[in-house]
Amino acid sequence: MNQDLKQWVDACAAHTQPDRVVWLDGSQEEIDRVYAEGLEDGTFLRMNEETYPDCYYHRSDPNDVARVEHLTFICSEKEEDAGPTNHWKHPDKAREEVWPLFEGAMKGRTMYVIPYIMGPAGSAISKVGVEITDSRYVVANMRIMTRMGKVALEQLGDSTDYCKGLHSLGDLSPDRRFILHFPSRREIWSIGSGYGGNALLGKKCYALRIASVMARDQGWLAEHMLIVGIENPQGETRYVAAAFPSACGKTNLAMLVPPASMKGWRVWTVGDDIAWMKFGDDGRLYAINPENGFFGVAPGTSEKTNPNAFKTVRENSIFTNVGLTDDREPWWEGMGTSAPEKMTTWKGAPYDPNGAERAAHPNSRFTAPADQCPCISPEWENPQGVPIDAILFGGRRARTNPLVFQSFDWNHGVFVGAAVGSETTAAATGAVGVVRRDPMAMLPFCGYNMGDYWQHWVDMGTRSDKMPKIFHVNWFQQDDRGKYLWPGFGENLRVLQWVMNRCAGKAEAEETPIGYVPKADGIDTSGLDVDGATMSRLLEVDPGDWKKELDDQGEFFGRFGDKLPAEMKSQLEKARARFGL
Ligand code: SAT
Ligand code: MN
Repeated sequence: MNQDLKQWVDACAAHTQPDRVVWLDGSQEEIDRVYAEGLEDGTFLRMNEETYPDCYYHRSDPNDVARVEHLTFICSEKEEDAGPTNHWKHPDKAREEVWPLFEGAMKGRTMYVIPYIMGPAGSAISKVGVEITDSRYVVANMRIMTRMGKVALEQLGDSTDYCKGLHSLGDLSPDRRFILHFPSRREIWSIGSGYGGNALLGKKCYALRIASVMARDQGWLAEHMLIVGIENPQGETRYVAAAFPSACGKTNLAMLVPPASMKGWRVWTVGDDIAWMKFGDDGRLYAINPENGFFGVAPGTSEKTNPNAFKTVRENSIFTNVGLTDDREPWWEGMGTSAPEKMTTWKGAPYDPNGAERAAHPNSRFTAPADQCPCISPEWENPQGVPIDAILFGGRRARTNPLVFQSFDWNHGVFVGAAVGSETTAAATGAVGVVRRDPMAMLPFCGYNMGDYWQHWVDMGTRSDKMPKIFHVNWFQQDDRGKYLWPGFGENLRVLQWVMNRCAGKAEAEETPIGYVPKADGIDTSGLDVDGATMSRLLEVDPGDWKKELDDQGEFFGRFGDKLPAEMKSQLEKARARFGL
């Protein structure tokens, strides 16, 4: 028994006072018991055993359906180490305010101890964490999303090199809800929420916020990125990592089905949300997916938009806050089938097809094991990771950003990533559809000062001459009536084809003030309902839009004061100069 771990668990148990403490080993009998108890206490409903075998339904508290950025804190000693884009609490104040909330919080409940690995067992890039929780929903999700139990304790051994995460549902009141990160102690405290990103502590809290600090200190990258392998008709596979904000289609891109016109192309999923990247001996960046499953947005997922996700979630999955039909099947808006007559909504009320209430919450989710994905990459558990050729940044923008462009070089690419803006989605509480800066899609997930984070990206580029090429994509341009200009989904592979060709030094490009944009006929649109005029609009770089954009980026950069790397300042100046500003 690891003494450090035992002492921490004992201390947490003494303070939170659960009825019993259960150390999880990851076995089938164990999870069967957790589900059986969860069925009894109402945490879960069993779904249709014929059409959705071993699937469970969960309805959360209606006030607990998304990440809460205003209640998420970085507890570094100094405020400037959290930076202007994070909420900060001094560690002493955090303890004073939040530790008392844990006192007796687990009375009448079971405390589960979940040892888990982020990343494939045995990989040098993987890391161990231990989450303590009083939520059976969290246990069931962590069993899908991580490699947990015995395998993790074995990997840990006597080491103290693990992340401690203490989670309690508390009383689920938003007034007593806190998600706290202590980067120097590699510790997380979360109370008052059972929702994914707030409660599955291996995911955003560890694999991004805490890991980003470790990555800075140790010279690697922990990023909010999907990873895909793209195989061309010649059978060559190249890997791409892509950072988009939550609910902007990372899962869809990760599981893309090539359009009929692109015969012989295949797309292989390595991960859909998080990438940990380290240099290999050859100087290239290698990425692993630290997760073991997908925690995907349900609404909009259909046989048409994402057939692979659709097949992935047919067994051993959890559905949270979707509609539940009388046949105990899940249903959500954009599922591609009409709403069944008899259904209860995510709030548990009878569904009214003419009413205003949706069947599924916009941020409702499925949790599914990655190895059930029909296009899972044969390399997805390779302990070395996969070599990355291209990094894509992107966001959801109705105007301004063309379909795709390539940065001039690494440092310009870091600037492009740092300057990403995106319209907000339902994955976090707050207004939806407002443009906010979301650098590298890490705004809610960077565990330290974002200015230092950009400098870390610049520093990484000095360590190798084999860095990935950096691109920016935007699938979401709209015309003046709000209609999407680009069909998206599988057709996005046409854009990736250009990206791959650029990496191979094959495709031509137009040099513009923002970077290299495809020539008018650079993207193959054969068989697509996108005419020449639309294509030029999609690739347009409008100086008026960009003046506003660069002004806004400048204002955002200004918030970082002297933490803004000189390189970012100079990149912005050069970008302005290229527009004659
Ligand atoms: O944070 S979650 O994992 O719940 C989802 C997201 O926002 O990407
Ligand atoms: Mn995410």
